Amino acid sequence: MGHSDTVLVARENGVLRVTLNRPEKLNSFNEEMHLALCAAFRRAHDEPEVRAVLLTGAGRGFSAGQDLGDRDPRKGGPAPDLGHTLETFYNPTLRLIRALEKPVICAVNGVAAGAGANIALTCDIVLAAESARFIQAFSRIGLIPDAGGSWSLTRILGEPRAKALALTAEPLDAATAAAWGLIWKAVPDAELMGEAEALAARLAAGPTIGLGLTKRLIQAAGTQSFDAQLDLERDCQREAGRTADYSEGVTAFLEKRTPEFRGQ
Ligand code: LHQ
Repeated sequence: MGHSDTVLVARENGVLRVTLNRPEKLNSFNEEMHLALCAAFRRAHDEPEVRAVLLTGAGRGFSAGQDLGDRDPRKGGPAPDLGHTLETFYNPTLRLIRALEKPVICAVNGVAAGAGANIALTCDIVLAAESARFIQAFSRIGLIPDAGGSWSLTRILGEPRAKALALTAEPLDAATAAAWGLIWKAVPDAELMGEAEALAARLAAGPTIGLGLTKRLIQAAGTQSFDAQLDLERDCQREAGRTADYSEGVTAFLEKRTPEFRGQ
């Protein structure tokens, strides 16, 4: 896949910081950026030293979704197969984010439109700058909410708000998104990155296996019966109870000190 500066990736103290980096195009997605983002999440999966991911955008926006200049219809040629684009470029990354058993924090530093908004909403904990806006821009250009948006919006907000946002493409401000439970919280612009970094650092110093199992359980709850969920809790707790971090957590409690989790 090779090096690409369309996504900046750096690991520090267990946090893999992933920065969408086409600021002159509001971090809209071309193929190179897709491949680089997917590679970053594969790295997060493969490297045990990575214990949390922090996703954000360079410049004044988070992401404006698909790069609409990439396939200019005025240039002619056959209509592109957008289903193929989703299956090849978006969906693998979205599946990786959900399947990654490590916390993924998203710091929405500015406008998040179209697939850009919905990639953010696929992350585990979303913080947004107060000036950020979430726009389901798809209906403005004749498309449907993709990148998991039809699922996330409906699951999180219910049909009335999901339909209104998707059909009208009206911008949703960060404070309302937080009040509706679409994101974790809205943060004053100047404090966003500091707060997101502190959260990522805290989670990266956590009991990584237990946090990953917690993510798995919460995601499973949406499709399972209460009985099946109790079974899954039993299995996950069994696994968590065998980790070194559980021993350390209990030992530290009994010794009245702060635990030192190693993610094992
Ligand atoms: C952009 C873009 C952009 C290129 C800003 N592309 N240049 C689609 C098709 C294929 C496969 C499957 O999935 C999808 C999913 C999608 O994501 S569809 C939705 C695509 N996104 C949009 O429709 C949003 C388009 N952008 C906008 O509506 C505005 O730019 C927003 C509301 C995001 C921000 O507005 P402003 O803050 O006023 O910024 P701006 O419009 O002036 O943009 C700044 C620059 O970025 C500008 O370039 P320029 O050279 O004129 O300075 C824009 O052209 C460029 N840009 N979005 N998606």
